[in-house]
Amino acid sequence: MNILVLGGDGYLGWPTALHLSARGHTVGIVDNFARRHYDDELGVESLIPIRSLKRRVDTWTRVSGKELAVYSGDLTDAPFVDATIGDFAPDAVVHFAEQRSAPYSMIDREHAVYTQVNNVSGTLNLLYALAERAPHAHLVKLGTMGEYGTPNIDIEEGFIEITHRGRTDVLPFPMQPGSFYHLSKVHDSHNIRFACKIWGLRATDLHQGIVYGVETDETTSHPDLATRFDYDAVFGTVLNRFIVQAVVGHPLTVYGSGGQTRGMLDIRDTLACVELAILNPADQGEYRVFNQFTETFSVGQLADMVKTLSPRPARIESLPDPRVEAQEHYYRAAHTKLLDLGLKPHLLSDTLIESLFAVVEQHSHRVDPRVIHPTVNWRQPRSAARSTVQVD
Ligand code: NAD
Ligand code: USQ
Repeated sequence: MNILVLGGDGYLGWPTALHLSARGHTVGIVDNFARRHYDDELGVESLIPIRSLKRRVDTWTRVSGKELAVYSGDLTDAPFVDATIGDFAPDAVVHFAEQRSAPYSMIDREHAVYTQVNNVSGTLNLLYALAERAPHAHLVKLGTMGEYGTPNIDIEEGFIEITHRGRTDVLPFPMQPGSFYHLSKVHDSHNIRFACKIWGLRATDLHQGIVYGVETDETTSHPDLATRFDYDAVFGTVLNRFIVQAVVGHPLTVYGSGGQTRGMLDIRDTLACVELAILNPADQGEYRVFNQFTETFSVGQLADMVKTLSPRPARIESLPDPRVEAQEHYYRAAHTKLLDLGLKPHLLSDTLIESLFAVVEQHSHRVDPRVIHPTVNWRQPRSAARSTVQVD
């Protein structure tokens, strides 16, 4: 298939592009390098050094003998999106290309507006380009489990049957997102569903949980093919952060009581789920949702696991929660659709955590302890722009 990977220079997009290329598909990458610019803005760097996209692509061609097409540009630039979709003629489009950090979206008004304009208008431009130029292409869009929030009932996969005053309907599951970033994903979901309805497009919205790990068959095949590993308080996700903290002797930063429970998955399962969605496409006119995670953990459980397996003594520190979120709550979410398509999960094991420790140890000299402490506070609206996030 011709598969276009939007956001193909990012943490998940790059390994996905390599994986699909290794499977024999013709792969194109779209990226505007916004993620590399956020690093400059925040004064942070990936723990694992990453190469320029050009060097990554050249190395992949040398290692595998396969070419990757590159389209450098911005999804908010509609003529660029139209031209790219027209030129590449995709059978499937995998859309990772959004600002994906909840804390980044909560820095101030400017970052909230940027996040929603970037994510929502980029996706709208894509929907128009697909409708006009590739109406049969299957859109595989990365959404998030955080669209649902933490309701006191079981979470379904996208839709729930409701009986109200004697009448029954199947309706979108109620959404209670917890940041302006997570809200942007909800807005996207509505827009994509609507476009499927009015134009007959077909889309799979992957409501993904928190991803951990960096190693895939392809990224480990050459150091130039490594993907990024974020550990700072804005872009680092919880398990990756706890491992880095344990390695450098920083207390594990549990926000609040640590009862926050989330769906999680290994990066190798992200690749497998995207591939399964592509190989089993939605019907024309269909908008479907798959909940993409394999296990649930509370933040406290993750901290305990990391503390137990840490090669050096580790300490857990409960910080006042900088976010507004339930710290103790019910959490049970359906996730059978990808398993039904054949997903064989890589569950979080002691061996996997130990392998993450080994990766982090190798690069521990690159850790900047000043970027670990959280600096973005959900409760403080700032309409004046902050030029950068203050580091303690
Ligand atoms: P990332 O920031 O590493 O990658 C996103 C890529 O998209 C970057 O390379 C960035 O430069 C590019 N991009 C952003 N805006 C763009 C635009 N307007 N035009 C072109 N390119 C643009 O993020 P990631 O961790 O790889 O996440 C990828 C997707 O998966 C995101 O949509 C995110 O919301 C979703 N997701 C991620 C996780 C996770 O744990 N990392 C979990 C659930 C969902
Ligand atoms: N947390 C801590 N300590 C830390 C970091 C985080 O206690 O040092 C807590 C947070 O308060 C939160 C939980 O851990 O309750 C998860 O935080 P996170 O930063 O790991 O993940 P989140 O902000 O939810 O965002 C990440 C990705 C995002 C994706 C989302 C999936 O950055 O792109 O959409 O995971 S989900 O959580 O299912 O919404």
